Amino acid sequence: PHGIQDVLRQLGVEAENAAYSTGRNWGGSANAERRTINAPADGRRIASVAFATTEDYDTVVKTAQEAFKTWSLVPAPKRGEIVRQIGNKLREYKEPLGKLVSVEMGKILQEGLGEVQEMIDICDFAVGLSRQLHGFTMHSERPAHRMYEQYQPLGLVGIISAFNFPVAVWSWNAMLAAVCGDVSIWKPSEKTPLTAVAVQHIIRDVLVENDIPEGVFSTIIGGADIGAAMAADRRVPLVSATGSTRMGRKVGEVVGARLGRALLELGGNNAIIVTKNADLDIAIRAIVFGAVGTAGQRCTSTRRVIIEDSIFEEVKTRLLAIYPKLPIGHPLQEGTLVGPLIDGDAVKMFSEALTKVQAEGGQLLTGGEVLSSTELNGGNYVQPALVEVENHYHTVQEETFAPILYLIRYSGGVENAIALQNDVRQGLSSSIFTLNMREAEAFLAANGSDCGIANVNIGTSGAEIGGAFGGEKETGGGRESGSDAWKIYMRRQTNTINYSTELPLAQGIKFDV
Ligand code: UN1
Repeated sequence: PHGIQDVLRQLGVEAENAAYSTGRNWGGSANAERRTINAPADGRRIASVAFATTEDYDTVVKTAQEAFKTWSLVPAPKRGEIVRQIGNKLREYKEPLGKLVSVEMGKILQEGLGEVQEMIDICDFAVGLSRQLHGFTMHSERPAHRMYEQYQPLGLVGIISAFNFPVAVWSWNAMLAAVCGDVSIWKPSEKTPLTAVAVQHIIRDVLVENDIPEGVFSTIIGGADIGAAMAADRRVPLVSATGSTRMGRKVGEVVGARLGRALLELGGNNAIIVTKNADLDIAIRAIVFGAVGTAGQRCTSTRRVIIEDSIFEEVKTRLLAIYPKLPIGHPLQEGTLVGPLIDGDAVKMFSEALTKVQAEGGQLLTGGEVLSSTELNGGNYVQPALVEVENHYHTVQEETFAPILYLIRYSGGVENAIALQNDVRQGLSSSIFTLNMREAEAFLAANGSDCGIANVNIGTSGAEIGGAFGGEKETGGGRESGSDAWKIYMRRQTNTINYSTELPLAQGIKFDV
């Protein structure tokens, strides 16, 4: 259906049976455990993949270590040139890769294509960055001394990515790591390995054409044991992990125990504040995109709307007019805005959260049904839900990775709304809709939003790659993608050089021998 076998062939996915790739070569044991990947849209088999063993993992790490020795010595702008070519290859394959993202993950085609665009954008960003890995110079307190700092390649970067952005998050990490002189090992989500295999095929041409050593970009398909091995592995100085707070806590603890670096991008509980000074036309559009886009499966998805009392009924009425009519259906079908959830477990979590929140006093306003009609072909579809709640409910405090939007009322000044928005354990994304400058600035002040992302008159999701992406508290504190997020991929070194005939000591210390 929908020509997916053609797409797989075009991307070379059908041809491979291996559990890992170190660039051009694929490997893995012939009697490896195999997993069948079914489309969330209709439950039909797309393809199967082999799972790597921990021995495979060791082979990949050793190859990567070898590759680092040469790759780290390639001048950064030359490394950027390889990333430029990867970006061009992704431009060539944007359609089929976007389509495969859509079929394997379930997000609508527009968002699948958007995800590949996000990869292309980060390639462009990384190419520019390859000439801008700047350190500071400073003035020494000692005569005839020079002081500066430089950034050196760090080593192996482990990338654990989630199903919801199966390829873009890899590119944020792998492209920055590459220009920084690092080599990367990608463990994609076990729910979405096919897109990872496809990406490895797409970049293989570039690696072959440029004679790039084996092991600069590796991918290893496997389960939680591979992620755990990576977290514990001293040969991997940086582990970048995207996913649930539960997973990230484990990775963070294990990496922390060996004093490695962990870059964590975990759960969100993102809120939009709507004050009486909001432009409601744009606020409603942002709320709906944030809450039901990607079927509520972005870490930046809007989970809560905190609405001023005097406009609460109006916002609720306008959302209630939209929600029952949302076009739900096959992600490749033109006009669909809400695709399926990733799998049956996700559907179960959606239903359970709705049961629990109602038991706590939440009022289900619309939606919440599991859709199993024949025209939806047995996919994992649900009807997005709106629930009127109070912020302190346990269910509201948790992130449910599904299209459930909680409506919360506030009265008094904007500081009351900000207090509610901050009163959760997660701290990823936040936004306010207001045309009032005092409210907007209060939201952005030191005692305003405590999140890594705080927007005005823009929703919580759909960040551009140019900014640093990530959040505080249980979101894990990491920053990926733009701005100076590259620094975590490098080893920072301060250098002081004495070109005098004396040996003056810092702080004026006298020590005559
Ligand atoms: C994620 O859900 O893990 O800001 C990443 C956004 C996207 C990235 C989301 N650019 O919504």
